[in-house]
Amino acid sequence: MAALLKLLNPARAVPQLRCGIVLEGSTRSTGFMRVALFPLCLLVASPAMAREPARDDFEASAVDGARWRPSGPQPGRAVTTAEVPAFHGGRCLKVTVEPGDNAMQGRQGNLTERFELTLRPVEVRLGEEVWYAFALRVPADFPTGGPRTLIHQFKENVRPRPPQLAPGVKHCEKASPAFALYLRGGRELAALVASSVDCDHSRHELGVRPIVPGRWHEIVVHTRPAHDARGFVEVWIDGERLGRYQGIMGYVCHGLGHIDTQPRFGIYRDAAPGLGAATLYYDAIRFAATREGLQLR
Ligand SMILES: [Ca+2]
Repeated sequence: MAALLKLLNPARAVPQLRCGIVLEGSTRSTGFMRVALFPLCLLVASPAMAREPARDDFEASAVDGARWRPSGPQPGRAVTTAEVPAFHGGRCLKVTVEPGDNAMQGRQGNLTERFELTLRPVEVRLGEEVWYAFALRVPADFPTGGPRTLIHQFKENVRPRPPQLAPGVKHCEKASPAFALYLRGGRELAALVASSVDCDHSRHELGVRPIVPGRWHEIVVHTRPAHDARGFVEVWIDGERLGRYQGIMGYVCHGLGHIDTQPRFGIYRDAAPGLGAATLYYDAIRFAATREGLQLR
């Protein structure tokens, strides 16, 4: 299928077909491709072919803007680099947050700052199973006494609140990501899931594991984010199972409509005086229908 699509469209300009097949590449699309390929997809699509592996090894001299959307306009916060040994190949992604970057006020009045890259092609969908993996390297000088810090998440994006809610429509602020990895004290990873059913912002911790500064860790996520009991997420770090959650994920109590759940990689943290800049390295970000499709180390 990939070869056929390349032949029909060398630029690989169709990230998602209506039959459910997902392609890595840019987010631009053409009506021609959708019309021409839709009948073919109906004939050949099967569960095993529902998703083609997608991967970014950050080997180019710059971050691919067609694949990643930065959380702000600050230059130089997300670059590819060879300043540390890469997890795969010769280069990796370097993400830095500076105090005040893309500042916002959190649900509890806390000031936050962030610099993250959000995936543009649709890889994580509500109600669909997916495997993904990435490598993370925490440098030795990462702040160890800092406040709450997220280094990866996927969060439901919803339609904006209208001036007046329709009668009977519940609305609560969607504060917590459906799934997130926290870096605590710069030295341990914790995985958390949100499952809010009555605007209660309930969260569940899957597990906590120490990391070693200055070396790569490979993180694997297997999930089906869902607003019912079919939802689950399980996580491995360096081949060791961190934990599993089964049940409602996200905010079923939010009545404004769901848009997407695209994952983000980078730093989101509470602001704190004297905190300074923080940098993380990522490499080999992969998505696949199966664990084997991730080509783990
Ligand atoms: Ca690489």
